[in-house]
Amino acid sequence: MHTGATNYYDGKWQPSLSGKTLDSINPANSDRVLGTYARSETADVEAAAQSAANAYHSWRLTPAPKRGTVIFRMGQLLEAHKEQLAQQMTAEMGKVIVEARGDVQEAIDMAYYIAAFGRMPNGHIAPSEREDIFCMAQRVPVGVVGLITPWNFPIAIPSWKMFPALIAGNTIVFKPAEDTPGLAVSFVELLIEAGIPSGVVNLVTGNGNEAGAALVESKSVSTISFTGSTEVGRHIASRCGQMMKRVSCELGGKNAIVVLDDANLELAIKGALWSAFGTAGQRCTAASRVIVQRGVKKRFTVELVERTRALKLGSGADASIEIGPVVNQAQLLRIDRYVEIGKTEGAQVLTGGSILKDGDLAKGYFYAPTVFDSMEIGMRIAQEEIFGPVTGIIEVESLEEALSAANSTAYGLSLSLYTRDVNNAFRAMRDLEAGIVYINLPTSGAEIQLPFGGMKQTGNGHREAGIMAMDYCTEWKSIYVNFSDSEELVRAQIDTIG
Ligand code: UN1
Repeated sequence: MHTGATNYYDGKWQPSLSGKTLDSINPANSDRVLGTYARSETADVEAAAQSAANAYHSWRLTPAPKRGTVIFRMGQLLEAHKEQLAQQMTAEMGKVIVEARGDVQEAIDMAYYIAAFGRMPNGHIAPSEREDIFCMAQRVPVGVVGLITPWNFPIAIPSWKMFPALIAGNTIVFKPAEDTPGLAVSFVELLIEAGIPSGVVNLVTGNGNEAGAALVESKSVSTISFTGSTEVGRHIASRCGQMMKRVSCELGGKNAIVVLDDANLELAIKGALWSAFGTAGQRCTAASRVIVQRGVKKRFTVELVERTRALKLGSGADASIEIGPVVNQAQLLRIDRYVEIGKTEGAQVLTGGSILKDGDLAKGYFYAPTVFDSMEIGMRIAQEEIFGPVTGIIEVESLEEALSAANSTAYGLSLSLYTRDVNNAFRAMRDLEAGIVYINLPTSGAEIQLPFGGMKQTGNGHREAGIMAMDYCTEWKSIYVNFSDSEELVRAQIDTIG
C-alpha cells in the first residue's frame, strides 16, 4: 500500500526524509516480512509536529460535538474492519485471534465512549464572593500531543491516548512501536476515512531511540503520553521535567493474584492461568506472581501446572491455539535470561523454562509457559517485570502476610484477591497498593469506562480511560466576568464582605 511511505503529515503519506526504512515481521514465523516502513528521525518528527501545530488553531475552534462525530465515525469504521485489523494484529505482534479481536473492541468502546464527551460538561461553575461577578473553570486543550505507544495493545492503547486528546481539541503526533507500524498505518487510514482533517493526526513510524526521542525533544510538542518500560519512562519523564512539558507515563507492573484458603479454587486457577499466560504474559496487567495460602497451596499448584502443560502453542491465527509467540527475538532471550536468574536464586521450575524449538515453532519466538515454585518476595523474578509467559508461586500463612507480599514490589498496577469472605475482600480493597484491584477476577480485564493506571513506579500519577483520561491532555482555565457595569473597582478577598 504505502511501501516505505508510512509517515503521514500535512495530509499526505510520505517516506522518511533520509529514505531509511525498517521492516515488520511476523513473530510466529520470522521468515515472513509483513511490510517496509519509514524509519523516521528528527527531521521527520519536526515536519509532523509542524503539521500538527498548523492544524491546532482550526481544530481547537471546531465545536466539540463535531470533533465527536469524527471519533464516532472512527468507532463505526473500527467495527466494520474489526476482523481485518484483528488478523493483521495476530500476524504483526502474535497475540491469538480472539485476543486481537478484544484489542480492537477496546478501541471501538473507547471511540463511542469518548465521542459522547463532545456534548458533555467540560468544566464547572462556582459562585463568586463578589456581587455581579460570574466565575467558571473550563478544560482547554494543551496543543500538540505526542503519543509513544507499545506493541502489546497496538490498536487499543493508541485509541486510549488519542481519542481523549482529540475530543479536547488537541492535535497529535503518533509514534507507534517499531514492532507494529503496520497496525498504526491501518489505524490512521481509518481516521482519514472517518474525516479527520489534514494535520490533526500525524504519524511517524520508526525506532524509539530515534523518532520517539525526537518527539520528546520537539519544542512544538507540549505533552507526551508514553506507555512502555519503567526504564524508558524514567528517561522521558526527566527530559520532560527539564523542558516543563506535561508527561503521562504508564509503565511496568509486577502484578499478583492472592488465593486464600476460602477461595473458589476452580475460579482462582482459571484466573491465575489467564493472568499469567494470556497474551503470552505480555500485558502490563499480567500476573507473574501467585500468592497462595498454605491450606490450598498443594492442590492449587498441581492443578496450575497440569493446565499450564496442556496449553496449546502456535500461530495465533489458528483458532485452536491458546498461546502465541512473544513479540521478537530480544524479548524471547530476555525471558529466558530471567528464568535462568530465577533458577540461580533458588526457585524451582515446575514446568516450562525453555525456548521452544520443535517443528514450526522454531521459526517463531515461542517460550514454554513457565511456573516457578518456591518464589520468595526478595528474588529478582518476584520484583522485576519479565513480560513473558512466566509466573511463580509464593506461599503464605495468613491474609496479612498475603497482602504484604502483594504490596512488596516497586510497582502498583493490578492486584487481585480470591476469597469468599467479605471481610477479607474489604481488607484487600482497602490495603492493596494498586491502581486496579480485583476481587475474584484475574489481574487483566480492565474496562474502558474506569481509570486505568498504577500507583508507585507504575507511572507518574496519571490515568488513562474513564473521565480521568481528560486530565493528561487538558488544562484548566478559570474565567471571571464582571457584569455590574459599575465604575467601582472590586478586588477579591480584601474588600468585598461587610
Ligand atoms: C496493557 O497491557 O498495557 O486490562 C493494557 C487489561 C487490558 C489492557 C491491558 N484491558 O489487561
